[in-house]
Amino acid sequence: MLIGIVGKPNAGKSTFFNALTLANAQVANYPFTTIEANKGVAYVKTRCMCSKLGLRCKPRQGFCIDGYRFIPVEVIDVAGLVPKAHEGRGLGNKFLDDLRQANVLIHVLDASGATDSEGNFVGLFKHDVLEDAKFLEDEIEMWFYKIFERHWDKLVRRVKSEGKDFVKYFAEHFSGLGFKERDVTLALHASGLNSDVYSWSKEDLFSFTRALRKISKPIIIAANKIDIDGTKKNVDRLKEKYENVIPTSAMAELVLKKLSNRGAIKYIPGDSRFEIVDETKLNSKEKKALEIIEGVLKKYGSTGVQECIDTAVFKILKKIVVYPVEDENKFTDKDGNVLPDAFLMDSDSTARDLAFKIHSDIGKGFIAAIDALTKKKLPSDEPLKDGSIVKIQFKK
Ligand SMILES: Nc1nc2c(ncn2[C@@H]2O[C@H](COP(=O)(O)OP(=O)(O)OP(=O)(O)O)[C@@H](O)[C@H]2O)c(=O)[nH]1
Ligand SMILES: [Mg+2]
Repeated sequence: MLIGIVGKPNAGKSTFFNALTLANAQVANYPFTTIEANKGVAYVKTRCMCSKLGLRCKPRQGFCIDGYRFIPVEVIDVAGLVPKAHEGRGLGNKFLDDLRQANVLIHVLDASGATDSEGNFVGLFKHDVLEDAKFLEDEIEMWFYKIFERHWDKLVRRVKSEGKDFVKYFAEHFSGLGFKERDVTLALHASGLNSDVYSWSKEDLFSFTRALRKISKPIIIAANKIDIDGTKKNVDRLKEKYENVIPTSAMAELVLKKLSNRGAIKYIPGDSRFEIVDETKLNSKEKKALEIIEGVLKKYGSTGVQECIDTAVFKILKKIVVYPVEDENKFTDKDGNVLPDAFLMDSDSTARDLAFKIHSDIGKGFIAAIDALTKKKLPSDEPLKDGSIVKIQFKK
């Protein structure tokens, strides 16, 4: 699973990425600061089963604070996207290529409207944020369309002359863009087309492309820089027109995480509050910043950054969390670590899928699965429930 961070130059993508990963991607107030993509690990937040069991877990990957489990997910911060990037403008197609395998995109958008479509400063609220939201969708769709168009005649010929199944063939042919057969089928339905592609017009191909983009690269809008006064009206305008708009202050989240790491404050990512625990570790500039951040938290409930990741993974990609254990009575691995793993899985995953995810040998030797909470056998080919703790029995 890969989450792409996208948007026009200077919108705050790298700041957002740093806030998620605590990496040191370069940040500056001019366009095209980022040229090479930055890849890193962010953490999705969920209520950990350890808190329900009254135990203390020991995650092998990620971490758990106050009963909140943070599970790693990969994120990529790419160069700024400008209108007509698909024709090679700005940094052209290179960074679009970096997004090929992304399953969901977070569009970091400058909600203060202070930069034009190329990321140059034009003054607060001078640029229309709705234009940014639309341009990004258009650009990704045109990128897809141009690729399909280039291959189209050949693809249609093969479907017609060799009787190849369009859905299968298309998904295979463009697997480099991360499409699955199911995406292609859903896109056909959504665009009201059937797979007799040889009768499609250009418009048909275009509506199919749009539908496929929506399904295979859904977009969350991070309406960023909400720490700037007056941005709320732009956030509201975006919310009126688009689904999944989340107000964010990447800068606030970054400051909170850094100060928390230093031991100056206590802050759990995504929370609506922080607490100063050691004032001597704060300088006057940081104290002032914390006052502004407090205002943001009061107004919006959080900095929004964690919410973007959680929305991407749980709401858009509909992942569930499953905890495999070796000892179903103690909820541990063989070394006594409580709930050592928390796997993000597709919502239709079965116990057998879980076995394969742990190890292909365990999948092959699968005998049965036990629900550690009820100690009952789980059906091996029915979807697991979110939060399941599962012991797999297998033949060695
Ligand atoms: N006020 C405010 N400024 C922010 C926020 N996030 C980022 N910025 C500022 O916006 C400017 C651009 O930030 P970057 O993170 O470099 O933006 P980018 O989208 O990665 O830019 P490119 O790499 O050039 O495409 C910097 O001056 C940041 O400090 C925020 O939440 N609030
Ligand atoms: Mg950048």
